[in-house]
Amino acid sequence: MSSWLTKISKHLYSVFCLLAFLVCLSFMGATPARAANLSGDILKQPATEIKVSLGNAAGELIFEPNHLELQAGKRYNLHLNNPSPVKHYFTSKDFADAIWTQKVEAGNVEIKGAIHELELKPAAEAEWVFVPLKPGKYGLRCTIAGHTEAGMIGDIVIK
Ligand SMILES: [Cu+2]
Repeated sequence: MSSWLTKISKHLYSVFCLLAFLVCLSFMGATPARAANLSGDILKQPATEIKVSLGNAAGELIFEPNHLELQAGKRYNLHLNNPSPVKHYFTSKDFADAIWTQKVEAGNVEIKGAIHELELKPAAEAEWVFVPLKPGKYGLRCTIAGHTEAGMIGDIVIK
């Protein structure tokens, strides 16, 4: 009888430990929640405006500018536009992992939450509002076949 009770209580105890562990994990992995706390004040600040063109009217395969320096903890509004005759990508996966995205606005659509890559068709514009979190140097490129090789690369530094 008592060994039966012991078995049950041991089982309950291990279930409890597992649950506690999972709760801890969910708090530890909660970068967006941490950023949201941090952003309470940041969201009241006006965003620093930055402009980046994907290609240019002459059809050159470049980012203009191809180097950005940002400060961790500040709020930015990155205006992307494509003045060129072909579509381009703004791809910087590691950078996207190092920031907290508030929203991306394009046309009449506003997208909230994590974004990893944007495709801009000719004449397209998009605004990406975010807060850099993790300092580092991150590569930027356009993933259309041949564009990276032709010079459509850059870097984004978070200080
Ligand atoms: Cu391109």
